Amino acid sequence: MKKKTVFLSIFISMVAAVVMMSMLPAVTAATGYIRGDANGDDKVDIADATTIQMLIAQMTTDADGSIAKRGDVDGNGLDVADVTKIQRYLVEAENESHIGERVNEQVPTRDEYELPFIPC
Ligand SMILES: [Ca+2]
Ligand SMILES: [Ca+2]
Repeated sequence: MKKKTVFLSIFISMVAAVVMMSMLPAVTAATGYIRGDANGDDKVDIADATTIQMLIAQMTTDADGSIAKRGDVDGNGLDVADVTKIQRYLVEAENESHIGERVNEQVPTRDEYELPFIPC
């Protein structure tokens, strides 16, 4: 009889814990993006400069405009100057564009963002 009471008590405690956990607000992922993180892996490194170079050279596509948005570190459209600024940031020569800092806005969808003109 006593074992049943202990078991029941443990069971009720576990159910209560599960119910309480389900009532907690869901932890949401960080919003926004990191300025200069062209490839979207949450860090700024040489792969981001390469991603931008590949886009400029039309060796890759940017269907949703996310590379252009995240890689445009100075806000004037994506171009080779963004690559240079990221490279200078990586060697700690400059960071006037706040590369590596989180931008609290969503990367736009393709419909929300017009790709900058990239001369060939
Ligand atoms: Ca990156
Ligand atoms: Ca730019």
